[in-house]
Amino acid sequence: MKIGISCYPTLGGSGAVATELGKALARRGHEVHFIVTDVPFRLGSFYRNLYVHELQTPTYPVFRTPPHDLALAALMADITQQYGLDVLHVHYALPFAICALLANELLAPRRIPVVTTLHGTDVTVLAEDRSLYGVIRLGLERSHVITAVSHHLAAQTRELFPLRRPVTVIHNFVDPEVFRPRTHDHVRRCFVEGHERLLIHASNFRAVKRIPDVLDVFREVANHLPAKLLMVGEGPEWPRARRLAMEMGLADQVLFLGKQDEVAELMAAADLFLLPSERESFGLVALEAMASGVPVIASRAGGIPEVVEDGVTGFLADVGATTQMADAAVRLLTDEALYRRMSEAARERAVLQFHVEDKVAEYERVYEQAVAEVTALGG
Ligand code: GMT
Repeated sequence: MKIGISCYPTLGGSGAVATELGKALARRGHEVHFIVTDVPFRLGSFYRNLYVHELQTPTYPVFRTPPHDLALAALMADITQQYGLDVLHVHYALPFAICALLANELLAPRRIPVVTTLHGTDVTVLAEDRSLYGVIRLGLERSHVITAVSHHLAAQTRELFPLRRPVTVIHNFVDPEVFRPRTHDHVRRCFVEGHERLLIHASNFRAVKRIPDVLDVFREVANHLPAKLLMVGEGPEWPRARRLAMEMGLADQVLFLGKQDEVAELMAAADLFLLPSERESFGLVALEAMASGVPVIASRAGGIPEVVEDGVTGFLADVGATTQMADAAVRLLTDEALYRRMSEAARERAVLQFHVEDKVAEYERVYEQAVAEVTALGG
């Protein structure tokens, strides 16, 4: 098939999922066209069958703000026509489902099937701010297939929007060849001495990630055993987190690495992954840790329990229950047999339940469904 993909190309789970999906589809022989504002951050090298079309938004003095979304809709229509795309797959209802709707109006009487994947914030943020409710609902109603990355998010979506169509769940996925346990420990040696434990957190440092909880859990762990914490990524809470780490007297033990390309190597070098989020529709990073053989200590928020099996591939606690999380972490790090069991179970669950090839096959079926629907409508 010829597939157009639009997503937020900057740091974040939805961009990572969309980019990995595009790469996997191209590997499977599809022709993939990214229609984006920037080159997606996880794209890395070039790939056969994969094209990137970067948006050039016109700027004229009369525009108070550049009309990005309108220009993106026009580019979607243009690329659809030029390359004969079969389907548009947009990640996030806002603005992409609306841009796709507009592209369809531009293409009329032809119709391009639109698949919209919800990743979380477009639905969860709405619970607080309903000013864009009608716009998002329109984007969803006009999509031919809607997917969500977890059952939790699908249920939330159905609760918020009285939609006529079902919301299909396709869990996020991981490439277990990329995120895998690694035996060579040169990366680990960059951060810890032989006897020290290495914990890791990676995110876009938004308030929902509860960064102070990450530090609290780590402090309690470090009171019991020698340890370091890697903080990977950047975002609005980053300066506050650094300050807090200093105030807590953890400046030498908490290493803020910022944005990193080789997350898979860092992940595999760690002993435990921390994700105490307030909200999380899925928790892709937790899955990537599991695939690397790294058990996860997380909150029982949103879709996380669909990823991390409590007591099997890590431990879950209520949001904010940092002492419980720290106790679980210490237990895991001091019981070698338990650690080994969980590490193996984490890897096994990631490979068996969330393998990239299985999930991409599910997306292929969804594309066919969207095409069939438009064909039936005479599009
Ligand atoms: O978590 C973030 O802040 C980034 C956000 C995004 O939009 O990229 O991630 C969302 O989508 C990811 C991929 O589907 C999920 O793994 C994350 O759980 C989800 N984040 C939230 O729901 C807060």
